[in-house]
Amino acid sequence: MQITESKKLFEKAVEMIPGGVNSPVRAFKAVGGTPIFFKKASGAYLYDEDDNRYIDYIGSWGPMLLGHAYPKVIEAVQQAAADSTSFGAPTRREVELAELILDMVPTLDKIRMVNSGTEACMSAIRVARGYTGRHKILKFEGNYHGHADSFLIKAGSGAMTFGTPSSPGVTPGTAADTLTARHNDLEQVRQICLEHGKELAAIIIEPVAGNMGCIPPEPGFLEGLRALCDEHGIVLIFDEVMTGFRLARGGAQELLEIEADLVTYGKIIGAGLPVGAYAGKAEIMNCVSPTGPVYQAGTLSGNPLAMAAGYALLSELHANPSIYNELDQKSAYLEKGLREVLERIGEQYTINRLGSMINIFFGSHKVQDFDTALKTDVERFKDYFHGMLHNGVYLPPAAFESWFLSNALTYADLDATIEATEQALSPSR
Ligand code: HOZ
Repeated sequence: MQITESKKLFEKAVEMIPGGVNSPVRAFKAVGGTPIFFKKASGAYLYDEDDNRYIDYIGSWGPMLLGHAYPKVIEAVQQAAADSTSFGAPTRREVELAELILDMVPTLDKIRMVNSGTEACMSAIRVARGYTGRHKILKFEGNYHGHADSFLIKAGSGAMTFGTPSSPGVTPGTAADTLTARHNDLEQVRQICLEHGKELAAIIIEPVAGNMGCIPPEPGFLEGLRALCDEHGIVLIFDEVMTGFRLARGGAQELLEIEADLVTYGKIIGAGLPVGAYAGKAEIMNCVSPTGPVYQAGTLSGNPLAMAAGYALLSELHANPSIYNELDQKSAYLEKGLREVLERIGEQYTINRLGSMINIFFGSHKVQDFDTALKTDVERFKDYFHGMLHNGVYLPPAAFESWFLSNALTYADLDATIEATEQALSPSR
């Protein structure tokens, strides 16, 4: 496999862009080698600048649930673009997408569109603070809620991968308002609430963590958080940037049967275009300006291209709920096949999966939080990643990232992925 063009582009990119990339995980620093530059994608396949084809397990970090360049999405974007790319004024498309989302997630009363998951989470905690009149928030180690200052404290994703889970540039004052707890450790949260319950505006969590690898909630953990939030008057925020509309039409809230007070969304509500939203109970959302005093704004918020793309994708999911069963069956098939191969070759591994979020950790211990994720064998992941790439399978280029399946994957693609795993990890290789 030749990657000449990617190498050339990367050499040029590093001259101009920090690390040659516009988001750190893409730089391949966690796995070594040269980042692949892509020129197009269709369905379950990515094509790089040298025309190599890869089976895609990132799906733009979640939103490509039905595969890349989904025809109805492309058509919707083309039509919207012909009507202008931005107005900075209200449009019908915002109302239509808001209505669709509130219909698909009945626990939500009101929604505000923004431009990214980062913006959504940043705004959600501001609203929670405005609503409660309290200053502190609680987040979980290894959870990643975008790169706003308040969240870059023991953060997952690239921050974890590159060993800077608490970033320089975040002021001590901001950091002091963010408390952290071990993911899946309800007892620790209970203790923190006993001590700081009256100061806490919000508890924010990835209900299924995807930024330290895939880590589903332990039984009773989210239920316990819900109860503690009720007891102490704390706003429970589910960051559903990865899980929203992916695990079920109503996201993790529906699948796990827990109601959050506020929910944040990202790229999936724009079918991969730059968009996000925060939504929730009317009583809280009515604090948002201009109804209430909590300020948050943006010219590109509710951008017509993003609204049109999101409407096209979510309408498909709304109309065809069987997609979720199909995707779950495919994910279960992949999990079973991977387990068989890993057992056969005697690999030390743990597979975590919930619905179409899955990943392999190297190491046989249970992975349920930041510390247990960090104890996995990252060197083995590097070998695996490059072996898979060589065999035409594109995995997230870091050990601490969930994989995302799309319904465009065929069973032949899944078999090819299982076969590639055997080749990538076999001792004879
Ligand atoms: N932080 C994202 C994964 N959890 C990666 C973003 C990107 O590089 O696109």
